[in-house]
Parts: sequence; C-alpha cells; structure tokens
Amino acid sequence: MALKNFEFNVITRDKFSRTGLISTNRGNIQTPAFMPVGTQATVKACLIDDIIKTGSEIILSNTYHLMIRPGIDRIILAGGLHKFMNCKLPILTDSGGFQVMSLSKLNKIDREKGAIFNSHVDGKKFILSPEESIRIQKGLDSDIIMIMDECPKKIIDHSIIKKSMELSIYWAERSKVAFGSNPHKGLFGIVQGGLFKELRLKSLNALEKIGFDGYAIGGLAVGETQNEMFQVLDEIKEAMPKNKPRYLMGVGTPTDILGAVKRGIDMFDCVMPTRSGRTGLAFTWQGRLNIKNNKFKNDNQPLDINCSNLNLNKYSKNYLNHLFNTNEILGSTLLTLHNINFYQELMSAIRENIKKGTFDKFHDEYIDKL
Ligand code: PRF
Repeated sequence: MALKNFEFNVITRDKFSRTGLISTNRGNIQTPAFMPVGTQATVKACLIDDIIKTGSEIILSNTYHLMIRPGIDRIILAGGLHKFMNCKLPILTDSGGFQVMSLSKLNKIDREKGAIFNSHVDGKKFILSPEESIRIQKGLDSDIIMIMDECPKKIIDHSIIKKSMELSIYWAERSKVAFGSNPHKGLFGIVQGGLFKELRLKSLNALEKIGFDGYAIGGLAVGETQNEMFQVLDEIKEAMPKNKPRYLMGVGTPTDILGAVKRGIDMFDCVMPTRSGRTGLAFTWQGRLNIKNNKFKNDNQPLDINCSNLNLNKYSKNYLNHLFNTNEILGSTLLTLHNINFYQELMSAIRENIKKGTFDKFHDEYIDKL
C-alpha cells in the first residue's frame, strides 16, 4: 500500500489560535494536540490501547534513551519502534540534543562531531551527531523527526545563547541533508535563542530558509517564569510560518498550554500528566489535588463524576488514596490514565472553543483555575 505523505492544514483561526489537522502515514492528529510522553518505548504504567482511549492521537519518544537501551539495532531488527512497542499511533521522536544536556554526563560539544557524552545508565561513551540522530530516528521509523539542537542550561547569558543558537542552525542544515527526501515523514526544525527576541527571530529566519515540515520552539520551560515564556511566544508569533505546525517542546501545565494556544501553538508534550500520575498529583477541571491527602479517606466520589471513559468514574478518591498509601502499582496506572484523559479533554475543549470563536472566553475562565 502506498505510504501517505506528511501534511498539515489549518482548519479554523480565532485571533492567533488555530485548529488544524496533521496527516501522517499512521493516522491524523487534530491540533492543538497534546502528546503523552513514552520515553522508553512505553507510556509508563499504561497499555497503549488505553492511551488511545483517552483520545491521544500521537505519542512522543526519545532518541537518547532508546539509543542507550535497548539500542537502535535491536529496535530495527524488531521491525521498528511501532512494532516493538505495539503502538498503532503516530510517534514523534525527540532528537536527543536536549536529553544529552539534561541527563547525561556531557563530555564535550564538538561542532563537527556532535555531542560526546557518557550514558546516565552505566557511563558508556556515546557520540551523537546530527546525522546519527536522524539515522536513529529513521531506524525507529518515527513519523515526526526532530533535528538535533543544543539547548544550553544557562538562559541569561546572551553570548552563550547566541553561539549555541548558531550551532543549532548549523546542525539543522546537516539534519536536513541527512533526512533527504522523505515525504511520508515530517522533519521539524527547533527555534532556539533563549529569552532574546532578536536571537529567536534570527533562528526562526534561518530555519525557514532551510525549510522544515514544522517548527518547534525549544529552550523554554527551562527555569524561566511563565510570563517570560509567554513573552517569547508573543515576540515570535507573527513571524512563525502560518501553514506549518508549531510545537512548544516540553510544555507544560494546563495554564501553560492555554496561554501558548492563545499565542498560536499547535503541539505540546510534557511528562507532567504521566509523572504526576505516579506521584499522586491529579489534574481536574477544579484544579490540582494530591490524592495522598488524608481528606480523601472518606471521599467515595470519583475524581471526575462526568468522566466515564475507561471506567475511571468507577474508582473513588478513597480507593486511589489507599492505592497510593500502599504503593500499589494500579494507583499509578489509574491516575496516569486519569491525568492524560484530563489533558485530552482540555485539548478537545480548546479545539471546540477555537472552532466556535469563543477561545478567549474559555482561556479567561480557566487560566487561573487549572
Ligand atoms: N530541544 C529539544 N527537546 C526539548 C527541548 C529543547 O529545547 C525542550 C525545552 N523545553 C524540551 N525538549 N530537542
């Protein structure tokens, strides 16, 4: 059967917010979209069929983790990442650039060779170049491939950010060449430049000249305030390509998402619903709550009485409190599914309100509540 080409179409606009549809060979993704994180070829504690039932239409996985364990050769021999993990959904893979900086014992960044690092698992030495990152992501057979970038930890030093942004542009050019012609996959560039408008616009401009299927914004949610993050989005929202998906990497809380959609973002990923789901933090339409709190010991209501999806309304806060207090693994599964389900309800409500032209009202109603 012929492979379907990667495509993106904007469907409706409401000021800077928009709804759209990404088409991939493995299925369509309605935007604005939230991608649950499946770092180690699993959305932790969940069956992929349950993730699909939450309304998730794409998941994210990571080059960095999978190249370390189990290694790309093993996944290629297994028939690719989708087959390996039994995932029917499209998969976006991050390039490894950011995870090398944040997780590994980084030895050196070399302009030509790439990142030279020791694995956070057993210290084994790896070299990840832009070309190697693309080779691995192609081997995984992911549907959306990210270029390899550098995301410096220090976000305030202009000269460091400028140098790093320029290195990321050089790596973006090399990534594009290594990607070649692959119309049924998407290749996304990553805008860097810290909190500096002029660097962000330069980065965006250079990436647009190279030409990508989508544009991510990296280097945010790395320690700056929400207002600073929104300001960067405000400063580049008019310059972002209108007919390509825009992806804000590693973001965020429900209010981060509301504010970013208002500023034209189409795609998000974040460990928040999954990681919180394993530590007892629940996201609800009434705000967040910690299920371990003693006050839930007599609360026989579900987290959301209106949510019958996955039978989640059959489990009371009392029961979840018990599962977390006894470290039962079902607690992690139920709360992760609840949180992802909530995030997808939020995305669905965002899309509906953009379509109806009522997104601003919806944003203002929930921006201080969630
Ligand atoms: N670059 C890449 N992945 C990322 C980021 C980035 O800057 C971030 C920053 N929030 C999350 N994930 N490649």
